[in-house]
Amino acid sequence: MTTARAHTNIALIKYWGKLDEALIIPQNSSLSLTLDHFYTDTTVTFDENLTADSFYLDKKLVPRQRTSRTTHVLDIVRAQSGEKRFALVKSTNHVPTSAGLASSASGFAALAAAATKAAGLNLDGKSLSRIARRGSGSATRSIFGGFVEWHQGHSDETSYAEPIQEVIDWDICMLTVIVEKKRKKISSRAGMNSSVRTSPYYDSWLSSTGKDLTEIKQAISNKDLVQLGEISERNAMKMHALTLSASPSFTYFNGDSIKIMDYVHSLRAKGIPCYYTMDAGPNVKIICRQSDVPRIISELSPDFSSDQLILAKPGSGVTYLD
Ligand code: 2P0
Repeated sequence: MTTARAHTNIALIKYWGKLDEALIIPQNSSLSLTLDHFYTDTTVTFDENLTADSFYLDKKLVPRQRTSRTTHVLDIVRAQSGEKRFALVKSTNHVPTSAGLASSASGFAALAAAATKAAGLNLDGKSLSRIARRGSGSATRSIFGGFVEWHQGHSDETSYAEPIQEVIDWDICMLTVIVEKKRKKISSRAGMNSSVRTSPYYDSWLSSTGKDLTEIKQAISNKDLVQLGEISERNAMKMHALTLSASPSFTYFNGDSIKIMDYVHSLRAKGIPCYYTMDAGPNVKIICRQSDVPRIISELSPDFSSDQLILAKPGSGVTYLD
């Protein structure tokens, strides 16, 4: 029996499209910040008495028809280790209940770490990230803490994550504004596939994202929040332009998302360096200095209550709890 903890991550340079659907090889390299506030704890026990894998999420048994990705990752671990038994998997998501934030990144990273160790493998972070990737693309990056790059690669061996700056000794955080608690209508998987197939701007996205990645690594190395924020914001909006320009068109924005963007623009006009990023849902993450958070919260307060605002600081990579 092994228990592992992994934190979620938010991409600053987004992953939005697959080259290989089966192996989850992305169309471009991406870069994220791992967050301390949101994480998953997963315990894996291989047991000869089981006749199938069984998966409990937050103490509830998940129906077999919704566990195919979990079983897929366990099959990969069994093939690598020679473990023949089925597994009991128990996961707890430590995401504020109202957050409505995706947990597949922390979930599959914790599963990869716990399952490999329970099966007797002792893998390094790079190998773990390749296994996490087979469950969900964004999970590749949650193996490591701080700023993390997922190298696109062209094969299972060459598509993996690597830490860029694991310990962050400068002032950066993310303030998440929760505007919607329900599940997203269009999954990331379906949304990115549609964008790749139908957006006329997809090739421009790929070429300009490579440039954004090079520049953001420079900003991280310079500990330059302004440059990092500008690049992250424009990269996120280019990703969302792919959904708007897909056929049929769709968007993850809602009215509140746009309202928060307006607030961020007006805060910047008042001299507060803050920037927005968004993923496959309407919640907005504001990249800013922790020292500016009280001012940002007070500015948002006419429209957003304190229980809609969650502060997350840079977090660590996977750890074992036993
Ligand atoms: C990212 N997102 O880089 C991008 C930006 C959402 C927006 O990765 O199909 O759950 O399991 O590989 O990882 C969310 O997609 O998709 C995601 P799959 P995943 O974080």
